[in-house]
Amino acid sequence: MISIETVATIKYTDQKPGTSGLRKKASHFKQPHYLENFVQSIFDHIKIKTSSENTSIVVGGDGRYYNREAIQIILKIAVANNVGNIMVGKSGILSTPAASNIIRKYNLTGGIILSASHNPGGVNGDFGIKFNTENGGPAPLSVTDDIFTRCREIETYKTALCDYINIDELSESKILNTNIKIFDPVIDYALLMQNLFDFDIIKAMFSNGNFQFIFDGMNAVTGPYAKKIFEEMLGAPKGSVINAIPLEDFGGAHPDPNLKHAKEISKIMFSENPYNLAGASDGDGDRNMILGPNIFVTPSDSLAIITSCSDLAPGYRGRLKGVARSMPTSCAPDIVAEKLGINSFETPTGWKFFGNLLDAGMVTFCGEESFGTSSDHIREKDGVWAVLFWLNILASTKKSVPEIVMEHWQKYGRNYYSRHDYEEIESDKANALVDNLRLKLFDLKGKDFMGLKVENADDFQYTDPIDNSVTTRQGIRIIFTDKSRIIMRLSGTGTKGATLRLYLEKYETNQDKLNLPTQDALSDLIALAEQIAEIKKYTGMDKPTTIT
Ligand code: VG1
Ligand code: CO
Repeated sequence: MISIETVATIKYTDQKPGTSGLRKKASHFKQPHYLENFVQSIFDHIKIKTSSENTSIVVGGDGRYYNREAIQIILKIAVANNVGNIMVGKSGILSTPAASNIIRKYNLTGGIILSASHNPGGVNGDFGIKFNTENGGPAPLSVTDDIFTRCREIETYKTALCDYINIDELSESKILNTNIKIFDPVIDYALLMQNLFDFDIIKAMFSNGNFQFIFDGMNAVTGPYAKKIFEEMLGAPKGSVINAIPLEDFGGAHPDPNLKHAKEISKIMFSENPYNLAGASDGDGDRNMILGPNIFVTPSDSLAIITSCSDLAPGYRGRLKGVARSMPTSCAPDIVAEKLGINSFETPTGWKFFGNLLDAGMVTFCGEESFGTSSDHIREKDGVWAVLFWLNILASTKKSVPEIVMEHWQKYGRNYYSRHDYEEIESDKANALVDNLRLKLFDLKGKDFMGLKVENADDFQYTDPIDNSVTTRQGIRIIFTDKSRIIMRLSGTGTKGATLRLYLEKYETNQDKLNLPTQDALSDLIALAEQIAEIKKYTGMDKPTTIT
């Protein structure tokens, strides 16, 4: 006989869930009752704030250390809280975009995704948990605030005293009132992709044997998805997907798809014999990096190009509505939108801010400079989707990545773009830097820095066009009359100290200046950012820790 136990919890006054859920060291999550406290708060939120009588959720994660244990804990709490139906990705595997799809496809109440995204995993690495709502998207601030409040209020949680629940075989079972279904995490997602893209034309491109492609799963969650879709369904040669098995510690690597961490594919693509296309995704499968022969496509350009090429993919043909980008993302997509006569939107950082626009059918594509691109097919960013879009573009146009990008710049101008991260700064110092900047904003307006004239300087504030909710303090923007921008904000996803992100953008239409090295093109702005923000003085760092 299975019984339910009510366990006393200590109140946790941890930080609020950040840009993308709650993220901490795995060891922090393993403290007694820590995860339990958060999970019970999610179920309380669902019970009290949603009208759903028969709660149904999906659970899965990126396979990192503590994923399996966390799933057992969540299942037992779910059973004790009378959740009606739970779907669990086999072996606990479920990418963020696939989870979003499952919630939408099966009309679930929500989903719990276990991941710290691109942060390193393993015993000494990070762990994370995020709750997605019934539209398949990350919980909006009102929901995460409610969950956080409950975390600090509840004194007990309920859990079922039952044996280990096998999640490694496809199965359907029932414990007390809860149906538990262990499902294949790849199939539904693969079918969705097949409906959006021209698989026949991509297949034909692979079968002629001249197209070389490589995808780096980074030992994280996308491996199984990429193997199925690229190799099995589209016929890319076996071995095209590397680092394809999700490992608990990501093989000791950092599952962040950028030039620094996706080393193998970067080396190939910037060699004398590069492949035609390389892609990579992050820990939980929502980020993407696109590389062509000797070219890195910035995520901002990728969003702009996808928007301008939307008719090439069957799932988007003739139905482009609008495009949205996060504030620090370059303005390249806006320029395309203007030329195409569609709406463009600027939102705060974090995918949750796209949810209302997507639900209202106001935008088709969304993206962030942080290697996130996606569309209205789900409510999350989607790594494999972005790579498929590029495969579709290349197969349809028969052009190379550099040709596509160059033609885009020639037509729309180039938004030179780079992000400089200053990581692990002491929080006090980082806050002091931003506070100091805020004080300076008023005086900056109209100021001329050797020809660079400040048109506007503010702390970004967003009013959601659908629910009118206002989100303040989303990043310092210094916008110049020539459309250049310097943006600074503190990260909301780190687990150690603070990270200052400095975003630099310069718009160039001079056809002779479209091919400069990025950091050179931005050098004036880089110097100016230092002059205005006094980064060195505040942080003691004379250069960024990461440049993307
Ligand atoms: C970062 C990115 C942001 C992204 C977030 C979650 O947040 O800048 O664009 O939405 O990570 O991405 P921050 O607050 O550290 O700048 V992921 O792949 O964790 O879902
Ligand atoms: Co991610």
